[in-house]
Amino acid sequence: MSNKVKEMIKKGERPLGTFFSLGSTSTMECLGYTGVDYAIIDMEHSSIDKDKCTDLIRAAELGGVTPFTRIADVSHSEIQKAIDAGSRGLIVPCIRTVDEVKAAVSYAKFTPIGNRGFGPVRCDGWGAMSGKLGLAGFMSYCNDNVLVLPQCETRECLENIEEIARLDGVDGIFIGPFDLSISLGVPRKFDDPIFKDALERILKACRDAGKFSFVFVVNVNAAKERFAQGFDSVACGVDSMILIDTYKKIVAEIK
Ligand code: 3PY
Ligand code: MG
Repeated sequence: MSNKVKEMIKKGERPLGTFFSLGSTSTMECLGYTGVDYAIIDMEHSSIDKDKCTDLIRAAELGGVTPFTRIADVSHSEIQKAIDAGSRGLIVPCIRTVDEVKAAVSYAKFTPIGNRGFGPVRCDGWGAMSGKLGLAGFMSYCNDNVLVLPQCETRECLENIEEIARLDGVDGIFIGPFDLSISLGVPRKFDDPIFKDALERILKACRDAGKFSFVFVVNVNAAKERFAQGFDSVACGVDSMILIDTYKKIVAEIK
């Protein structure tokens, strides 16, 4: 249950991820043949349920893709079930306050960082891992290897970003550029100085706190730009959009 994405960043490498929303386990298996490092199973904006999420995590693991989950909201059941199933990263959307992040950390991390509950579940090899490491060893292993990544995508979160990034148990910040730009009054205007300043502020908050910086982009050029800017990781595209774009290009060239 180690975390390849964390290990890569620590080594100075830059993991590349993608969003996954259509819910096909076979498609997730295909992703394992692409070189993509992690997939974010999107339970905020898709109809993927918890059972399907578990199967998608299995399919991701099969191909060496690190499974992350974007949960729907900050609640005990969302967070507990996603990490029990084996998610190695929790993307927590629509954060506005420091207290929301504290609650997410308390559900996601075991003591002494939080108050996560234990069960001999899938992420524990159904009891095998805690049996081998001892319960305290398993708890500390999980705290190290399950990343908590609040999304900065509201004006209120941006205003609190330095404090949020510094919180114990927050491993990094994941920027949602679409919602952030909407919240700042410059929808999808990623070249607007208001948006650019926000990105720089978040990047600096992450650096100052020694935390990871993740950002979503919709195309290759934007991915290159964000890496050049200094982001640790980029999640490029969504399976649904990639499918449509690819077939559109094929159709345009053939017809
Ligand atoms: C956004 O851009 O708002 C997102 O949540 C994508 O990650
Ligand atoms: Mg969003």
